[in-house]
Amino acid sequence: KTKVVQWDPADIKEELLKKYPPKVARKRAKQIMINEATESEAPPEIVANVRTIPGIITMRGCTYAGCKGVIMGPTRDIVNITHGPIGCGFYSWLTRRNQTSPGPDGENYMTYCFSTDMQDQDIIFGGEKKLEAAIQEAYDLFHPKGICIFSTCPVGLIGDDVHAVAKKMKAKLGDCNVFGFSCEGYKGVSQSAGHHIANNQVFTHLVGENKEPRTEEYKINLLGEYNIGGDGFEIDRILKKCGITNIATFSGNSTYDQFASAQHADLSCVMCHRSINYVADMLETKYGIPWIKVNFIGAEATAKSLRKIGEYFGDKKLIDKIEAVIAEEMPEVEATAKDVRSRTEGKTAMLFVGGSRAHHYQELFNEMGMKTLSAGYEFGHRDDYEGRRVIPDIKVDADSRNIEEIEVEADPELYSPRKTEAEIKALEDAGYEFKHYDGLNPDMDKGTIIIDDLNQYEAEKLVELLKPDLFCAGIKEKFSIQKLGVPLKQLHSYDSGGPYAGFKGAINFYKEIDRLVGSKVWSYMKAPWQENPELTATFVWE
Ligand code: CFM
Ligand code: HCA
Repeated sequence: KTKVVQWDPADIKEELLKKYPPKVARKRAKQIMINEATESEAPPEIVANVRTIPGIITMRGCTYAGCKGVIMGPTRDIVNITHGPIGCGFYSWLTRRNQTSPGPDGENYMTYCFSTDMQDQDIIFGGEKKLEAAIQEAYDLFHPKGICIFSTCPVGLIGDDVHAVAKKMKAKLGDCNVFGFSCEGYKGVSQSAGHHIANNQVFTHLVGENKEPRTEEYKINLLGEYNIGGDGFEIDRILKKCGITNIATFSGNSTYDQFASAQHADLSCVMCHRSINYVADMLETKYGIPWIKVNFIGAEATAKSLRKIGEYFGDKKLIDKIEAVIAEEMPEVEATAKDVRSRTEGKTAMLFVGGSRAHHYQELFNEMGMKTLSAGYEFGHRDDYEGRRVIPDIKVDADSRNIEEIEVEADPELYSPRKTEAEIKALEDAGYEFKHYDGLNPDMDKGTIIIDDLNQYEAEKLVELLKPDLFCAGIKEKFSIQKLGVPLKQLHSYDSGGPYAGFKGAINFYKEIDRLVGSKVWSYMKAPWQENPELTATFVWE
């Protein structure tokens, strides 16, 4: 049975905005776009990466989360100390399900939550002494190669100098690389600012430390893969089978030494572009390592990405091996897709996730014959929506490079990705370099609705209006959507599932989504107040 819902996207947009005061409605209107991208026209402009209007319940997280939780969090043998109240450290501890496997003699600090546990007296008198003591304690207990310090909001407000403490302790300890991050939660409009801060510091303090050359064949770095639900393990399995050497993953299950050796790779492969394009650019500027965009979410996308790597090296031995691996892996994927498709074909989904998954996961839904009605990022930038970016034509010393400044320095007109194919071609002919990758606007169907920084009100309204078979988002959205009788799949933590990357991941995903959208339980779902509006609680005392 296919459900036919007739709707005009312009009406939906109007409905979403109707309840807002005029000023809020005007602002939100610029972040809600009816997709009309065509090859020959400039993509319609969406406003992104701007401050959430106060009062709105956003899906976003903070800068500290982007720095500590996202970029550095998955590194298993660096002691990551949160300088701040215990809640910040505790909430960012393993909730993202970034998995680790230390191997026979590897270190793994992932099971510990390190924090200075700031109290009122530290806010009043300063927390630097406490931080120093925490670094010393961590060193004495574990003797790690590296200790990182993450600033939470109060640190910036009271003025603790985490960099000075790090410098002092690095000199004192001698054999431990200690460095800090000014990633206070309030620093940016979302997690995205935290990615910048983390990447700049990793590049400045860590990449390039291991001078020992590497002699393996086909050496790559995998940038923007965080091993959520074991995705990185599946990608590593495939790469290994193809004979490709992964020098460093930034940063799923990564180690200090991996980061320190990243300069030895021949090629950087960028998985989540949003969180890491800075490192790809810096590796290219400083060490001459080119980068390509890859995507291992979806079996077809995985095959395509492997072929792209093969094509880069241009070596027949590698290309043949890649083809053999694809031929070996695909039959099981295709058989599962065919089976689930008989039940999932024509079902509809909505995807609202951070900065790249709302796009990447559409590959898997396409493979299942499911249609995405509406999607958007929490904190994507315009280039993530539009799928292309001009590389600023400026030379900088990679050691002192600050990406935010570069973006400002670059000619804003040239930098703007909002160009037609013909305009881009003309610029390329004139010698400018563009990086092309995928984006929501060009890849989604005409008439679908693209929304930046979706909030709770709009999420519930969208579900009410379009009644999708599945909603994909995070833990904050999960239960409010499910109370409306629509299943919610977490595409951040994967609930308790995964891996979903690569070939085996695609099979897992098909089966799980099939079960979820086919479950009868959702049709029985009625919130108590819908069923019986007068219901009052009765307490029975035994
Ligand atoms: Fe990249 Fe990510 Fe994402 Fe992201 Fe995130 Fe994440 Fe995400 Mo949650 S790095 S942008 S900051 S793919 S933590 S692994 S799931 S919001 S879409
Ligand atoms: C973060 C991490 C997060 C949160 C997910 C969620 C993740 O942004 O701080 O809201 O469910 O993937 O763990 O994005």
